[in-house]
Amino acid sequence: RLVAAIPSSQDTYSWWTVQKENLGKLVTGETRRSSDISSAYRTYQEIGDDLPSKRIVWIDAGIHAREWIAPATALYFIDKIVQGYKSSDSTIKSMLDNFAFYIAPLLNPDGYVYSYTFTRERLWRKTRSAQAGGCYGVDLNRNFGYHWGGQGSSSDPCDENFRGSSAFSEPETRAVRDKLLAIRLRTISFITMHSYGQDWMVPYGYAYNVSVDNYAQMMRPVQAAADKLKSLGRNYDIGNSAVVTYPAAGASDDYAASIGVPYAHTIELPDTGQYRFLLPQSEIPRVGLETLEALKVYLGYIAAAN
Ligand code: 0X9
Ligand code: ZN
Repeated sequence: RLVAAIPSSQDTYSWWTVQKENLGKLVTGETRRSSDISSAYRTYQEIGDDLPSKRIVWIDAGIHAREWIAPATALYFIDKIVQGYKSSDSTIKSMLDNFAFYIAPLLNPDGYVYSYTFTRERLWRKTRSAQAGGCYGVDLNRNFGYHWGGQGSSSDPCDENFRGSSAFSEPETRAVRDKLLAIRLRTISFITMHSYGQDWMVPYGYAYNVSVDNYAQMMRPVQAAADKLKSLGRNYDIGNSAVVTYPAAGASDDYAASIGVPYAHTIELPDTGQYRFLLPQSEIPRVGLETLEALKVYLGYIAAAN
């Protein structure tokens, strides 16, 4: 059920918050093509009371088409915090009292649909926008405007890591940028979910040896989350993203950190290479649950420290 669920096409404001009678129901709806999501922000869901005094936790997933466990995990998280709120689960309640959650479960709908509709292209990564030379798609995680064009990104539209024709050339990345800039001062944590690798990373990743100033501070809740995951039998690597994976410029985590979000992370969900992007559907509940538990610890730490 979760794998196939895609965001609502309804307008932005607070589907989850306003329609209390629908709390707990996952949204399924039409998928919008890149060409007419002039505002990919339509896919954001706002959960809980969005008081101006609350710090915002941003969670997105599905910027890369083939990484199916990521949108499934974001939807699992939405489902559990909505259910938990309804049933007065004390940890979930305090999470929602402490933070407003802005969750975009599927940032690249065209690519995602392409990866499951056309089985030959199950491992499609980019968007599906037409490019010069007859190739398709931009790697949205190379299209953000901080050190755009640097290492680990390609100028060739036929490459998997094609960065786009300019920084923020794509409507999907512009929508993220515009929303983030609008909520920048309230946002305490930016989390973008990918797969695979079991890594929980901290910026910057546009090159080697370029860390954020508050690296040590950012690592503390990450360490707590990794300890929790380990206790659940899952080993995560944590640290600087270029070191943990490889340098890649124009990614969203770097952009979030560059505009001053105090905590910014890419999470590479399971596994470590057995199934790679083809993690079986039967793994969704375990990954969902352990990630939820890790996020509870991570956010509890941030709430106490800030
Ligand atoms: O390459 C990416 O965009 C991410 N890995 S993935 O296999 N899911 O494609 C890692 C991005 C890490 N962040 C930065 N390097 N800034
Ligand atoms: Zn990815």
